[in-house]
Amino acid sequence: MKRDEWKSRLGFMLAAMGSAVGLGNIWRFSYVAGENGGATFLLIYIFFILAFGIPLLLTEFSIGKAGKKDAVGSFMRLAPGTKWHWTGVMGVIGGTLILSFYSVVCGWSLYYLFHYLIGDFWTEPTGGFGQSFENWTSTTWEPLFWQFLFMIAVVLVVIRGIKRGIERANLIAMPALAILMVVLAVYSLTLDGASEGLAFLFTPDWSQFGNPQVYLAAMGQAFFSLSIGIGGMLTYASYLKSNDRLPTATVGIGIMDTVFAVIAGIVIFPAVFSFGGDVTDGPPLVFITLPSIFASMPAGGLVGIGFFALLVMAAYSSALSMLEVPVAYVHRTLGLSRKAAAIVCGTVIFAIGVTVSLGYGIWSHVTIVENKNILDSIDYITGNYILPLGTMLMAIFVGWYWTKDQAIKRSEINTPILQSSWYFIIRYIVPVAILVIAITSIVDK
Ligand code: LEU
Repeated sequence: MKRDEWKSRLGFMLAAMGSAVGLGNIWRFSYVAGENGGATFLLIYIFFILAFGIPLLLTEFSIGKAGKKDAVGSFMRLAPGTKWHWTGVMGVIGGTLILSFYSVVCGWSLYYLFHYLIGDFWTEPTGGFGQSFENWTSTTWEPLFWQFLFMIAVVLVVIRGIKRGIERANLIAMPALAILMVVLAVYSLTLDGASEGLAFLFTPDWSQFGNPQVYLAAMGQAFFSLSIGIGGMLTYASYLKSNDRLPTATVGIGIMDTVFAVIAGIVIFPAVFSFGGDVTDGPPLVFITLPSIFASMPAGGLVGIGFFALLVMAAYSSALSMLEVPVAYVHRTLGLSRKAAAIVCGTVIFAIGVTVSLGYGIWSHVTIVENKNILDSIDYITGNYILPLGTMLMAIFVGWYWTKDQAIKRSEINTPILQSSWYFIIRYIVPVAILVIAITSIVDK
């Protein structure tokens, strides 16, 4: 049977943007930026996107486009008889693990959207949003119900395949997301404290540039946000037609992802400053701080609907790309139909997700890494080890396993100066930088 492919390059670009733009740009970006000094973090983050992120995204795309198979199969085809396919295996495991906790947060977002739609989150509940969030996430069944619903929606689209499923869903979701985002940002800019929020986001504190933790956080965020290192972008690129070119698409995706993150910051920080929230509230910023802000804002209920619709949609298109990683692999290797593969992978991911969700309730005493709960532990392991390691291995594969000619030809870059800069970054800078940052972070501990 002929392998599925994207109908158009635009469809591929929207799907890859959909993968990149997710909870990472809104939920994760806002609290990581908040905790790491706002503008200083933003500048370093943009540096990492341009200097490392976009070249690495192109690296991952070129492996997928040349390999024309899932994350594991592409390495097997390009480097037969070697151990390189373990990079793909790590991606399949990484994608599965990330989606297992991601889907829990998606379930929360869906629950919030529902309660904004029926109107009962328009005012602060008794005891406040903090209390109600804690009470609700610690119950057993309800969060699982919303997570289950979310996973069903993801599985249903992945079953339909690339052209008819993932491409079509993104064709609707991405433009809708962009419009919603801009409307919310314009509203946020009209708030009284907008200038303070903007100053936080755009006026750097130069003293913070010497702080290694900000670099670590910015690099991790850049990789997470571009979805690189786990084979999702590789798998997406494997469905491209051979005449669909990579470089401009890659730059477009990287820039759009960053624009989305900045606009998310413009939506969130003015609101936080106008209504006396705390930007360093951490992960609960989006689920506790923002809802209380919405409750005290004019037309806050509507803003809440818009905001959580945005969050759910962004998360959804990213979840599609994560599920596609194991599904493409299982579909090829176990001889299961795409439908069966999607159901099997979706079920496994949901089952791991159940433990993540219970980590907020009856299993809240369970810690895996240091004293982090199950969600934070998986986020930590995937974000700090699997993602950077996956990215580094792909860079080494392209920079050292391939010949220079192969690498440049498959990157499809035409301009000589860009060819050599890209190759130099991939071959030398990225592996060394990731090692240095990893070692610094271990020593810093
Ligand atoms: N890039 C996605 C996001 O920003 C996450 C990735 C791991 C699919 O949410």
